[in-house]
Amino acid sequence: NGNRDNSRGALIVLEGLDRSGKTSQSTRLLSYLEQQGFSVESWRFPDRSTCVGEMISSYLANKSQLDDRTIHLLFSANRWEKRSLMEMKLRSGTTLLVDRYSYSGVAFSSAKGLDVEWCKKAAERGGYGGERYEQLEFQRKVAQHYKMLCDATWKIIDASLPMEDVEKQLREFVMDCIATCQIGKPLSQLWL
Ligand code: NYM
Repeated sequence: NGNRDNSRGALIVLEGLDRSGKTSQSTRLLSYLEQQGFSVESWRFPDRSTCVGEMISSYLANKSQLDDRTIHLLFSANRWEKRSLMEMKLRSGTTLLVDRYSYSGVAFSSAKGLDVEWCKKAAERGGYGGERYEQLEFQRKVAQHYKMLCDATWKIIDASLPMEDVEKQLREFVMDCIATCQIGKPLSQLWL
């Protein structure tokens, strides 16, 4: 039927502060969706496996210093590297669960003082570890900047709830997204 032609996979982006549980939730969601028989893949950004990703990783580990705009653009380049593959997967009907994407790009860079519009245009819980950005005060700022980016495509889930509750809310939201994409919601573009 006509709808089948426009059917596509959903792009599910998990955003949040460092150590908020995104990766654990993403793993659980992946196995749930696989069990349900969906074609689904789990991705993450930064993708540290590429050359650009290695530069980002070394910066995050405080092993190299980079100008704020330079690192911002590297994060963006790291998304561009995967852009055509992402579009191909979505069009072929595969749902992608992506641990951080463009919103992290803006929220983290603008929390450091870069202009939000510049960030978009240029492209686009305790126990913090030693990686750059993992400090409480800075995370508070990132949270404020995330709030400014939030729009109707978002579902905010309180990550301080028990893991099972977070999982349940996330599943419900994602199942809705997948259904909407299956009936032919057009693919739109996010800044990178
Ligand atoms: N990060 C991630 C950015 O600052 N900009 C970006 O565009 C992206 C994708 O990288 N503290 C930051 C957020 C995290 C750090 O991410 C590493 P993760 O999810 O811990 O691997």
